[in-house]
Amino acid sequence: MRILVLGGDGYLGWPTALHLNALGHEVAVNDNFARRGYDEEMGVESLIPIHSLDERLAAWTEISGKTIKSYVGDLCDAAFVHEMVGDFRPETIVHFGEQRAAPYSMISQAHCIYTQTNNVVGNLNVMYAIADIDRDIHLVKLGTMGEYGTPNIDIEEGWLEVEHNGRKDRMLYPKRPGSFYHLSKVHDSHNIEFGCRIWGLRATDLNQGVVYGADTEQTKLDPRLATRFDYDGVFGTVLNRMVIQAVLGHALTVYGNGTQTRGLINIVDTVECIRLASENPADRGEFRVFNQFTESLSVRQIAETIAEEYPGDATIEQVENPLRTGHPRLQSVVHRGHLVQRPVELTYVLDERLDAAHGDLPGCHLHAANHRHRDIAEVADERRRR
Ligand code: NAD
Ligand code: USQ
Repeated sequence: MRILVLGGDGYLGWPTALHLNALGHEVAVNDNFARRGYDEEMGVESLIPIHSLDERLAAWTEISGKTIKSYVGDLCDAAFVHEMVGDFRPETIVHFGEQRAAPYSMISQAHCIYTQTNNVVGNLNVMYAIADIDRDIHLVKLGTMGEYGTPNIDIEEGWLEVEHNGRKDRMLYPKRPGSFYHLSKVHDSHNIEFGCRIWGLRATDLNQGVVYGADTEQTKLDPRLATRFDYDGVFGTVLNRMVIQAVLGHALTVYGNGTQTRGLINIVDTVECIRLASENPADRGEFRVFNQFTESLSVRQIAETIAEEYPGDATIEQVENPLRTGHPRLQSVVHRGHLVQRPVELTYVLDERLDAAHGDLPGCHLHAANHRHRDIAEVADERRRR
């Protein structure tokens, strides 16, 4: 299958491109390096050094004997997107190419407008290119669990059966997200659903939870194939960030009372979910939505899990939530097993990640994990019994 990965220089797009190519798909990547620009703007950088896209692609060819084509350009440039899709003629487009940090979108009016313009316009250009060039192209769009917010009813997969004044209908699930970034994803979802209705597009909206981890089968092959690992206060997602805080001996920063709940998914399962969605396309005119995460934990539980697993001393500090987006309730989510067969669980990999992080941070002191060599199932069982 020919698969075009948008945002292919990013945290998830890069390992996904490698995974799909390793499994025999013909792959091309697109990026405009906006993410590298945010690093400069914020004065932050990936914990793991990231090579240029050209260097990464050359390294992949050297190691695997396979080739991934690249298209460097901005998805907000309609002519560029049209030309790229017309040239590569993909059967599937996997769309990761957006500004993805909630805190970044809330910095200022300019950051909010950039985020929404970049994400909504880029996605519309992709939709128009598909509609113009080949409506059979399957769009696999990265959405997010945060689109739903934290309603006090079960969260369904994109759709809700509603009965009102004696009549029933199937409606898009009402969304109440907590940042302008998450709102940009809601707008994307609505635009894509409309595209499915009016143009007969085929689309899969993957609402993934917070992704953690850095290693996939392919990124581990060579340091030049590594994907980025962010741990700063803007782009560092909660679990990756807290792992590094523990290793550095900093307090784990729980924002607010820590009851806000997040679905978590390991990066290994993210790339597998994308493969499954790509190889099993939605029908023509179908707007298909999957909620994808493996475990659901409150931020406080995440901090406590890391503090327990960390072999040294790890303290937890409650700090004011910088986003101030209201009082979180628990999310109760419906997802019907569209994940991979045996998804990775946090306790299976946390030990390994703590050690790997230690290796990435020379000079830091990390005590040897006391159950490093125990069977992973044993550790998981013990946790369940506690
Ligand atoms: P990332 O910032 O590392 O990667 C996104 C890539 O898209 C970057 O390389 C960036 O340069 C590129 N990009 C942004 N705007 C572009 C444009 N206009 N034209 C071309 N390229 C552009 O982010 P990520 O963590 O890999 O996330 C990828 C997608 O997955 C996002 O849409 C995000 O919403 C979604 N997602 C991420 C997570 C997570 O925990 N990281 C969880 C759920 C969903
Ligand atoms: N948090 C802390 N302490 C920290 C950092 C974060 O308590 O040091 C809390 C935040 O307040 C938030 C939760 O952890 O309640 C998650 O924050 P996050 O920055 O890890 O993740 P989030 O803003 O939810 O966004 C991330 C990705 C985004 C993706 C989303 C999936 O950046 O691209 O869409 O996860 S989800 O959360 O399911 O919507």
